[in-house]
Amino acid sequence: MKIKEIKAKKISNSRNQDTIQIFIKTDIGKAEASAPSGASKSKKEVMDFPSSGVKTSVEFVNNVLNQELKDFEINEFNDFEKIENILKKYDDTERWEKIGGNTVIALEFALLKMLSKGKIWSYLNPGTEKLPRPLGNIIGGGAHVKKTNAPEIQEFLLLSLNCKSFTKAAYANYKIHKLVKKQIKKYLSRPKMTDEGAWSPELTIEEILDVLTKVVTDYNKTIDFEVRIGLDVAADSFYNGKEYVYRNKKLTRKEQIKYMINLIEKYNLCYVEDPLEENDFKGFAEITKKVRKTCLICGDDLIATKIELLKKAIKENAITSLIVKPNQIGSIVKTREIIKFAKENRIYPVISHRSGETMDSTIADLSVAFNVPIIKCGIYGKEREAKINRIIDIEEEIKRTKKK
Ligand code: 2PG
Ligand code: MG
Repeated sequence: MKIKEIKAKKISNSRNQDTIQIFIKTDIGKAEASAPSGASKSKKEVMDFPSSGVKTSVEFVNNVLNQELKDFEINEFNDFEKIENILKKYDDTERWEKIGGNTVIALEFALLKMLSKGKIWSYLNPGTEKLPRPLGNIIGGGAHVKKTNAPEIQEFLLLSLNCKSFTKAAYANYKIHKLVKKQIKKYLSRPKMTDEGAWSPELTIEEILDVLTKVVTDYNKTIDFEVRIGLDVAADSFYNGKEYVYRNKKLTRKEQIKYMINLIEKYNLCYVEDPLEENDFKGFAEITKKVRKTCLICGDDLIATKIELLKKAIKENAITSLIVKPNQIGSIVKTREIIKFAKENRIYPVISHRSGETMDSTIADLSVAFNVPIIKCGIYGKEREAKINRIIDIEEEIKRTKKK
């Protein structure tokens, strides 16, 4: 396909922050895409936009890139490498400081949508019958709420084990999200929800886990698979360089490691993301060693979707899972590469949304295209549902084709 025109405009994400939407025209049709932004970001991530803001990125696309890529031919996924090399002519920084990682991602998503004629998943993974399972955020706090007495732990999550379908697992998450609301209604503070559509009660971590365990255990009696609880601790956001600072206590590194292992054992957790600050590979390894048989230990801020850091983590046995966020690395080529590498090394890749999302559902397609076992995309709110509904549609289509 041949690129004819590229245009960009500023839009707002679900947290009302500026982001970019890119429209492309090609000889085979038109497409658009946008990119999200995080709140609890790793210092190792690429920049969403230059420090001068989205405006600079929009101008770059409209005034420079539109000319530069006119009549450029793109015929297969590998051509994205050529696109990224062209972009590097304008931004030679490692963190896309001049043009913004979100500009690259929105452009690549739009091009990939067009190249695949709207079906990225089957274009890149034809004949697949495998779908991920949804990891959904049900209660939260940390950097995802405005100042309240919400918990320091950023996300309390649900994940279905041994569930035969994505749709069923997504429905279980949705149902439990509703059931939990009833239980915690009396503790709900303002704002009632986190940026990702999770409940935000003024309860302690243990109180939340007690309520959740009760609701999940009861719900599990009504289904033929098992829903388990997970956490994204996002511990870097309450680490002051020396200690982990909770509302009612301060924990040393050693105490935090012990606390995390205790929570995993006491509440039978199946997934814990970022239990420690973003540079403590050795501490991650201690936790992993202790719980690896029952619980995935996942690196998000630790790895920041960077393959060098994944290699280090594998060497040190620091993790059993990793978060993959395309806009954390600002490259669809590197996104595919790190997922492949993780799988080859028996690390579970989890493709993930950001707390400030848009209606773009490309990560849903990518989860199927790259055959990722888990997608973290929330439960509630239109930006979250856009991803969930996309995979439900894909599941339907796979079923229909199978019947024929
Ligand atoms: C995370 C993400 C998404 P943010 O920490 O995993 O849940 O949050 O986008 O704010 O980095
Ligand atoms: Mg995280």
